[in-house]
Amino acid sequence: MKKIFAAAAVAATVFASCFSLGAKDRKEVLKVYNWSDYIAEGVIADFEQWYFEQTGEQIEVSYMTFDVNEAMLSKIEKGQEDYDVVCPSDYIIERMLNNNLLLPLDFAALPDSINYIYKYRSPYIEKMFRSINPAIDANNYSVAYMWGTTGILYNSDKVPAEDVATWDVIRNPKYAGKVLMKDAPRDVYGPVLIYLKQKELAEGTVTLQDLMMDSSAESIAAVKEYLLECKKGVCGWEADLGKELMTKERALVSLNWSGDAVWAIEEAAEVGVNLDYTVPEEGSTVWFDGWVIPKYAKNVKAATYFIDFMCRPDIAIRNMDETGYVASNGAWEVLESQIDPEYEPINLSYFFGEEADSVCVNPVLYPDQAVIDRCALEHDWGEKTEDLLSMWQDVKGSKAGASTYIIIGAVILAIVAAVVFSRRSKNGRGKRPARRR
Ligand code: N2P
Repeated sequence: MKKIFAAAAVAATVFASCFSLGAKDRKEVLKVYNWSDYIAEGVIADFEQWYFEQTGEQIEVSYMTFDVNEAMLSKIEKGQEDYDVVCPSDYIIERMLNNNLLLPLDFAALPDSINYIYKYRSPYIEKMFRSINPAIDANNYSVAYMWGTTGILYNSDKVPAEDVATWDVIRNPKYAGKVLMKDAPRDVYGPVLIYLKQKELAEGTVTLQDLMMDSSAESIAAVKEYLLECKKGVCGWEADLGKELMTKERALVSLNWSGDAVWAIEEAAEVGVNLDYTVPEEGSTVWFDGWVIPKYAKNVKAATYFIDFMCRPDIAIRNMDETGYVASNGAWEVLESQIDPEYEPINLSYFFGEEADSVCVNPVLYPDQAVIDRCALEHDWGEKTEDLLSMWQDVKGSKAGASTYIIIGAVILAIVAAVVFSRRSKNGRGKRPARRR
């Protein structure tokens, strides 16, 4: 429930800022457009203070959120908003680069003493960003924020591990009516296609990378047919509420991102519900969200400082601890903050360097090399993206099904909780605790 309280608090902040920003000079405003539930409480206010200390200039952040990559992209492509800094996923960064929508980043403008970007960038992240767009090095236009895998979050009391070793668990009749799908077409398409082509993958006639580029009518049709079968058992298409529905056991299986899984596993444990997360054996996608400055930006200087501030290790740790997602920050301090002897040692030398070849950290946060080896990066499909989006709409359909009612129910619950919260706040209670570690 604390997530709902936090959402209500963010909504109130955004509402309030709409009024206060009206009178501001645009140069004193930084428009940030980020995923929802993707930053720690207080970080924005701390940035405003830090920016003033560094530059002697006032800045007020106008913070807006989105839940779906494609919805965010459409606003940028239409030039509807002059956002200064945005956080798209890899394949969207690729598309923005192809369509000349981004400004190159200039971190030379930052004083050396506060230049955190290159100092703490993981070699893995740098390599993966180079592979985002074969034509243009994305490292010159984007700085990674969070990253993770796509996999299955499941109720480990009710779903045996062997059932989630395969993506086909989302079609397993045993869990009909208890399956949640991420409302993210590319992140569902990739795993389903990998599942459908597992024989070809095993034989070596296709690679994971080939599948990430496969926008053929034949493959889209095959994924559609599979998803229509799954739909009978799907109880919701969610962008952000899935993790809570899992903690409340309204669903047992959720195709989800590793960060939402970490958050849900820890929240569920507090109420005696056992959740776990796995990346199915057939393979999956690894994704990266990165800060970019769109070409319509009006405050490039503050945007550059903002991106830099997000790379400060203590800020990265706060964002990780509260959201459940993993920072792309390769600082040793970040790794140390996550060490917990409760976990089995894993090899993270690919991310933190040779010394990290046996570290006890949560493997859902930081996937072991073996998981990384069976994951691939999604790529932009250009014009063909429309075919995917149209297939997605066909699959989800326009009629209200069980999923719609679940989401409507959750929204009503959120509104009731927000009202209760605002009453409690007036009495000086209701402060949101940080995510348990
Ligand atoms: C957090 C969204 C994470 C986006 N609410 C994963 N690409």
